[in-house]
Amino acid sequence: MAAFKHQSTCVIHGGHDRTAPGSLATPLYQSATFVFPNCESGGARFAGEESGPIYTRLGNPTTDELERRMALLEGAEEAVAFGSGMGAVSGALLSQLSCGDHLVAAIGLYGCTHALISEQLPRFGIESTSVDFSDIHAVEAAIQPNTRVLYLETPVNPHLAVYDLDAIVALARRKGLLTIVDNTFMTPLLQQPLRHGVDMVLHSATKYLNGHGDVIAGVVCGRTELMAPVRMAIRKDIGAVLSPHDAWLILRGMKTLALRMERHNDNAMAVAHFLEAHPKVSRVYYPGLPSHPGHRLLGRQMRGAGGVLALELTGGYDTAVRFVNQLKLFSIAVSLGDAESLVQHPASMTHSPYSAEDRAAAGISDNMVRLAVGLEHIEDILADLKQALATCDETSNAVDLAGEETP
Ligand code: 4LM
Repeated sequence: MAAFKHQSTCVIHGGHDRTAPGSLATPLYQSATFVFPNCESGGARFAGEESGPIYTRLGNPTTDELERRMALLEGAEEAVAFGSGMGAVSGALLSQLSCGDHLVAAIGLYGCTHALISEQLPRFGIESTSVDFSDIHAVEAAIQPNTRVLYLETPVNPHLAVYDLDAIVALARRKGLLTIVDNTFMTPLLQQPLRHGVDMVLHSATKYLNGHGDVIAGVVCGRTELMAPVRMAIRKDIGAVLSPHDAWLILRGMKTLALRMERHNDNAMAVAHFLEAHPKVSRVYYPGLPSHPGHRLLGRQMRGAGGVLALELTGGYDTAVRFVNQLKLFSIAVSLGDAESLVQHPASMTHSPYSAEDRAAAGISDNMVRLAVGLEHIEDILADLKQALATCDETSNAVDLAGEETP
């Protein structure tokens, strides 16, 4: 695979097959199956003795280009695309864990990742312990004789805690454990966990990688020896496969990833400064702010703080609901990484799969609001926040979170 000096070039050209005739854009192979020239050739492809496509659940030339590009960007030997970020999370974990194994997971992961680890994996005899990964001694104390994996996001969804990858990898190597990092919030443009010695990195490609809010997808990256079971055991046999058309849309979206991440960073930084100085905001969670505990890792492990931030309002939960409802440019929607600015309420939306106690332990308060700052002009974004905050003094209707159903 051709390597590029700059990632902003790689997001455009990485993995593109220049030997194929004609097309500047990636050809779309919208085909479930592929025709073999003869019976022997079909058998040889199944046996891995001849290269060439077989069937799209096993691989597809359009999806292959996305996988090559992602491997180049993350500094991996290989990447495997999935039909969703959760497909990638479960693909990475199931490829490594068996009945009787244990993993140590960071507290405060995306709600469905938490549900997978705490509700689904135990059904198959895989147990876990959740700890605060900013306390490396707590991580070490949670390791058991049957622990196989350390699993984390950094920054964490939704409160943007940042964990020290070098310290975590050093611990994992000392204990003979595998590290898996969900890099969705950063993209390889802002953080490359494999370069810090992490074993597997994964993404919800639904977010910044695609960037246009019209695809659900995921990808796992790592060395060939680890990717082989992800591809040929987990994706092939469980089947969370990405549609070639969606792979094509992601490849198209990725061409502007470097430009988009710059704008997301700049816009979110300006929003964080504005909110931090606002009297109705009690706390802002954004690693770009010097007041954030993870700020020291900016520059060392992260090349930017990204486009997501969280805040708490002085008025508590009712005020948070009023603020969200008053925003006009921001759409009330889960997800992140799109051109449009989005706002959501983690306790009742993305992190509703947590029990109230687990949410509190993970530092996700009922009055926390998450902003996924988009690509609009910063003056329009700030004006919208300003007008919504101005309404927060008015009496608001009380809403009781207790007993609310998980959507
Ligand atoms: C959200 N997130 O936060 P798919 N990893 C991380 C995520 O934030 C997500 C996934 C994996 C949100 C979705 C509603 C760090 C998702 C799962 O949705 O399966 O592509 O990604 O708003």
